[in-house]
Amino acid sequence: MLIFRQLFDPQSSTYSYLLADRRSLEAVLIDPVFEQAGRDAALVHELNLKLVATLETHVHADHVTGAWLLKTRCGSAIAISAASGAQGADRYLAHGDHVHFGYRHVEARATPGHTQGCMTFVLDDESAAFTGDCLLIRGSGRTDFQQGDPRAMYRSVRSQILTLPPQCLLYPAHDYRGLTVTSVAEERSYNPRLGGEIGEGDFVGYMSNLGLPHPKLIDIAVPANMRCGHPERDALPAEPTWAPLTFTFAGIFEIQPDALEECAASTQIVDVRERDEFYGPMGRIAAAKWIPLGELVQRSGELARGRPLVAVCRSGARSAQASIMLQKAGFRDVANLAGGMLRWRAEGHPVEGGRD
Ligand SMILES: N[C@@H](CCC(=O)N[C@@H](CS)C(=O)NCC(=O)O)C(=O)O
Ligand SMILES: [Fe+2]
Repeated sequence: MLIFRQLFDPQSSTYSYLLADRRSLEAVLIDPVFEQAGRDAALVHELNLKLVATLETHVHADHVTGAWLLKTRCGSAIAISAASGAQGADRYLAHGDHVHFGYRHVEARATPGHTQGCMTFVLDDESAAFTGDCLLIRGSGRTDFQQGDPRAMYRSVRSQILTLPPQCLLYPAHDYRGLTVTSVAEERSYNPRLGGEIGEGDFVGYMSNLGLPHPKLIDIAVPANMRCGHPERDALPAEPTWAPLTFTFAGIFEIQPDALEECAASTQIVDVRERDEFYGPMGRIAAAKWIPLGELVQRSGELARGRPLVAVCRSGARSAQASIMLQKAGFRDVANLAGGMLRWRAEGHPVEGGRD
């Protein structure tokens, strides 16, 4: 009854988690990343979900939250702990609060230590918990900035996280080695700083000697996250305006056939099919320039750089690859014709050559 996705931001090694109730299709997203908001909104859309809220485990020091951006795109409410001191949220959470999505919910537990406002979100059936930067896999978040306190962290982990059922899966906000998930039983036994018989004093000693450099983006990230990701000026990241485009979870901008017909005069169209297809029974779009996919990179100099570019093929698959290649070659405004010539023809748009 639960839709669950673990999403990754490679720049900051951050995990975001999408949880949705299959019956109502309501969803929450834990710890979204600003630069990934387009990707996350596309996934929400493609899974047909309604994003009711974004939840912050804490005020992050290493990346800016996508909470505000997703609110503007999906209408989601921003939730963060009251103890975080952050401004601009729609809901301030206290220990024990429930955040509902459809018939499901997570329980917010205060787990200070990495920051004073850190929360762990526990799924209603205690099958999973999202620990933010409190408990990491075989590790823990650091405690040397943002009101960090190793004694508070020790107590948080021992009283709020390791007391969950042994089989409860634990999902952290970061992993710097590519590990994805752990469990209460594993961390009770094998966490080298917090497991077994390790005492509070042992943990404090461990944490005082981590010697980590500060996160590179701390001076940008903390002030922005204290505003829940609201940019200083009301500036949305640049979105393409030359046509109505959809950004897909696959990472490609798509244009629908009717939108392409409307803006065809101001757009260059590149058809990346093979010769027998371009001159074959499906026909072609009259204005299309023909460059087979295999020649696209070496012949990209034949395309104008200052004009929007739409890639076309039979079904939209090879042209999706063409869009990626063109972007890599430095073309800025690139889109893929959704559904290719198949959909273009099926929707009755004009075709040159070919047969009915
Ligand atoms: N090199 C990273 C450092 C990231 C960092 O310090 N992360 C915090 C979480 S915000 C942490 O607790 N890290 C634990 C660790 O690196 O062991 C950066 O510059 O962003
Ligand atoms: Fe953090």
